[in-house]
Amino acid sequence: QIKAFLFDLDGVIVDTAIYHYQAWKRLANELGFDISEEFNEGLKGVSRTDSLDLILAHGGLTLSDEKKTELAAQKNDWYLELVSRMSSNDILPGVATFFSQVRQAGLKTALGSVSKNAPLILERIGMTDAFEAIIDGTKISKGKPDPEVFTKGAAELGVSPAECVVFEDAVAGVEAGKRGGMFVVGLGSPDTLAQADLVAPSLESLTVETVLTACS
Ligand code: G16
Ligand code: MG
Repeated sequence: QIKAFLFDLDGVIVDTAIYHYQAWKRLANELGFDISEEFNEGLKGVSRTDSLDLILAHGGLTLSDEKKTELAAQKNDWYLELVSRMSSNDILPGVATFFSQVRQAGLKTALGSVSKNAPLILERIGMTDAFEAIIDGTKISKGKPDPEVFTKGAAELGVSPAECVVFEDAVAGVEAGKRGGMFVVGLGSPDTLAQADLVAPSLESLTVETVLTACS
């Protein structure tokens, strides 16, 4: 019996994944190399510090902790510049309709994002009240693919992992949901998200009924 839906933020509710990519790409370019869209797939759902480590390794750079802190802050400033222009217009297609079906079905909702900026983004798009529990990067000690962000969400809602469905666009996020013992809906390409229990292009192509039927 499914009682709760747990949503990732970036790439599921809003397309901030593109802003993360733009900011990281700008940073890599300033350091003298480039990152591709394909490489960026591996950064989705990965924490800020872990992402920087992956990028530096990709560019063959070893830097001091002090320099890394500075670079992570620089990336976040650029990212926030892009986020500051966001509004409810940036909510991805199909999200509003899907959430009204979720409410009608009496399901609980939680946000499971490793982003420390998640509360700010929810404010900007006017969706803070759409979630009964909000787990963000400030509340967890391990980023995806560790399941912590989703198991904490389930705990805060008072439901067990087996009663949850996770919605994720990232390889690391799908893995986190599976390791947490949850049914995972991957939003994106079936090739990239092969580990998910069900894959759809986006929430726009799904109904709550389709998801619940797939879980049963
Ligand atoms: C998001 C993004 C990642 C980003 C991470 C940390 O995770 O997908 O690319 O590195 O948050 O974000 P911040 O630097 O804002 O703390 P999620 O879980 O929402 O997909
Ligand atoms: Mg995501």
